[in-house]
Amino acid sequence: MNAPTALFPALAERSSRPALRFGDRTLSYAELAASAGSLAATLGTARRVAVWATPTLETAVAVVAALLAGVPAVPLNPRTGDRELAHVVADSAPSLVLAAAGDELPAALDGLPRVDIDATAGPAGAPPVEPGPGHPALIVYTSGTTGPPKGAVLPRRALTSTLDALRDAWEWDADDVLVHALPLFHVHGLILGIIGPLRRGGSVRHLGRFSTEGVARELNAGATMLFGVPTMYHRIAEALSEGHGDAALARALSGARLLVSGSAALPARDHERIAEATGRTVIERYGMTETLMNTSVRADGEPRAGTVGVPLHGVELRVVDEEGRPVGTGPDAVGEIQVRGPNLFTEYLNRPEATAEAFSEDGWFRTGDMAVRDPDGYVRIVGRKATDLIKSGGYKIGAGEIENALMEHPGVRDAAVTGEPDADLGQRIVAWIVPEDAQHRPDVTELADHVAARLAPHKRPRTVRYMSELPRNDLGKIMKRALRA
Ligand code: MCA
Ligand code: AMP
Repeated sequence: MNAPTALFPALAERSSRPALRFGDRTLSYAELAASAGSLAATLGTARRVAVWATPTLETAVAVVAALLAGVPAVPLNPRTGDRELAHVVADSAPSLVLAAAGDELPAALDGLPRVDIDATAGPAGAPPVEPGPGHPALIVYTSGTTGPPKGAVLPRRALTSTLDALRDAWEWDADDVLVHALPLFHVHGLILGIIGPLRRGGSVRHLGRFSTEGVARELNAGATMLFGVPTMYHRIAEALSEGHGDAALARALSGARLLVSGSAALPARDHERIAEATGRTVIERYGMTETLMNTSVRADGEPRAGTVGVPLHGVELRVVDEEGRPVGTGPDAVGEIQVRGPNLFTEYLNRPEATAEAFSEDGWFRTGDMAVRDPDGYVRIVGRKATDLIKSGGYKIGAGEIENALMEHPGVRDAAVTGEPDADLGQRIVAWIVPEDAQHRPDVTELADHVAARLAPHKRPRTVRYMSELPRNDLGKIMKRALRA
């Protein structure tokens, strides 16, 4: 494979520079070009492929292969429960599933031909010609307020424009070595965390699972950037503040070029504790599955805690009132963030109405995030339009999908789900349950297992509160504000 590829120019150089490292397994650019190129050559006629997205080298090779082949990839959360997995597979209709040899796949994937990913495969013939920028690259499933998750179709242009805008904002280049432990079935871990370094010709070290020790080790051994969700930075802040503080961790963070947080708001207290212990400021960027990245504090800009920085290159951003009229700047000018630009998704797969609803008449994407802006354009996110969307550990979770799952438990007569503040997770999922039989009510473990087995472990309730009746208004709608009180 010698022709430069549009998405990954560095692959054509076939260099011995490290590209990917997972634990003690590494692939150089030359090895990645060989293994991904050889897999890509076998995908030619597939319409769409599912990828069993464990946090491993194999997942990265499979996604790069699909991108080289121009075959849209659907990353699957390997912890997804049977209900949700069946939905994603039926909705996205992949022609086959790519999985690491030895990975056991659940019954929901039985109908799909399986191709084992060989991260050590040698070079194959010429790769297929890459398609144009409007062609779908990835389909990433994301929760809404009601119903099952929707597949956001992300064109190749969205990936290149967002990653190149981040190069500009963060001065991200081939010398950067990124460390992270994010899951590889969402935008943050996969697009920013794997495709990002590969597009730059730099490298990434994935920790497999998050630990402050792993972060400290890698940053002290040459990694330059850290990506994480606020829960990870919260755990870092805790480790830095406990007892005499974790000196190796403090030294590691002090020496990093860039510490970036995203997927949810990083609380001021965690910002402060990290800054006190390390002299370094974590910068925040704001994105969404449907839009990829919209804003960021710039590497050369003023870090301002509580803000997500300024619009990225190529992104048009406005803040509007209920009637769609732009609001001004200042602390009282609250409105919804709407965006336009090459970073956007093209549609929700098989959901034309949902796609149409997501955009204003003049083509702006409605994020549902409420914000104010400082006079110089720094954006501060102050809340969300839909209270039924919960962010827990950086994962977006719709209350409706959990309520539906809870209602299928034989011990549950009625159920409502809310999010409550949680120092570690940002928000914690709380289930309000009316039991069928007050004497034999299902406990939190039983309900958590029930939800985890159907949907996914991160969607499980962490707290259960029992009621004899849920507060409903005259239309029968549950009054969630009353529940919170
Ligand atoms: C616990 N577990 C269970 C159950 N209870 N499994 C089955 N049934 C149960 N009842 C297991 C879990 O699978 C997991 O296994 C372990 O117990 C702990 O799970 P959990 O409590 O969920 O983990 P945690 O410690 O709370 O995780 C914190 C985390 C995680 C590591 C920060 O929330 C995380 O990785 N968040 C990242 C989310 C993210 O990437 N969001 C990006 C989307 P085991 O221990 O084996 O793992 S947002 C996005 O992409 C946009 C574009 C953006 O802006 O970034
Ligand atoms: P998702 O739909 O899972 O991609 O999550 C996107 C949502 O995460 C956005 O709509 C925001 O509500 C939230 N989000 C992402 N980054 C940030 C951030 N830095 N600060 C606050 N909220 C964020």
